Amino acid sequence: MRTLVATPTYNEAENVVPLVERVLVQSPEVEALVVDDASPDGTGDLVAKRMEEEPRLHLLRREGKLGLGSAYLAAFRYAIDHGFDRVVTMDCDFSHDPRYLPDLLAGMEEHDMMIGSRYIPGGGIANWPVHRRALSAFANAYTRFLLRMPVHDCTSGFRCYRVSTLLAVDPFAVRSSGYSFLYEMVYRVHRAGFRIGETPILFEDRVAGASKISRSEIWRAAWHVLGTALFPPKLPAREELSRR
Ligand SMILES: Nc1nc2c(ncn2[C@@H]2O[C@H](COP(=O)(O)OP(=O)(O)OP(=O)(O)O)[C@@H](O)[C@H]2O)c(=O)[nH]1
Ligand SMILES: [Mg+2]
Repeated sequence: MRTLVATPTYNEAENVVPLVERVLVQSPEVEALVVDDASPDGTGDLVAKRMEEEPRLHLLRREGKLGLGSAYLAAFRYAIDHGFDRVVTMDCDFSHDPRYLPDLLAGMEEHDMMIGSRYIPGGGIANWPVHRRALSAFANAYTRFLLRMPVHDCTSGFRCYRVSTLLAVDPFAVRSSGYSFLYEMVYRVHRAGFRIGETPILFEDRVAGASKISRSEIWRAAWHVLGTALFPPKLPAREELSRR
């Protein structure tokens, strides 16, 4: 089983090398990919330097800040093109602790997608202000209810997909970015009839670097969920999938 652990980065110079090192010690079967959007703080150069001694570390450098959704798609494309069996995505700011990777991968024995969940017993959020905690919990309950999904944390970016599942749900048709991208992927995988599992994680707020979430992003995501509930995206037909 070859697993690619991909982390999108924008100005993560303080975090990126410590994070990928913590990822790579988890298992010799794991490789790491950094998708960097020309971070002005030199994140990409730090990774390139570390790659000289670490053959299991890879880097995709994009020419500008193209957004989180397209960074995930670039990681999926890399995993497909390089023959990986599974792809994990995680934030680079240590909100997603690499210590949960073994749990996530163990869950893949019985599921096609695993989510590191803040909203199941054993999971949680450390040091988030109360308003942000409430917003996230509400957003998840709202999404779960409107889209009728049996998943407790639809917006967790810490997750693992089977590459064959990705191919079946056509992620490249997803146009949304940020939080909408995350829940729409869960929706597609669920609607296509794949098994989704959750494992608890304690999400910790970033200690280094600046936050990038905006108010407009929150509203965009809320409308997007409603739009998805009213006009579900078309998935490739089963017959079409079996021909792929
Ligand atoms: N490649 C790429 N990575 C991004 C972009 N925006 C954010 N990221 C990375 O995506 C991950 C999640 O972004 P964060 O800024 O931590 O978003 P958040 O967790 O919602 O908010 P804070 O932790 O409060 O900042 C981090 O690893 C960021 O460096 C982008 O446009 N392109
Ligand atoms: Mg973060």
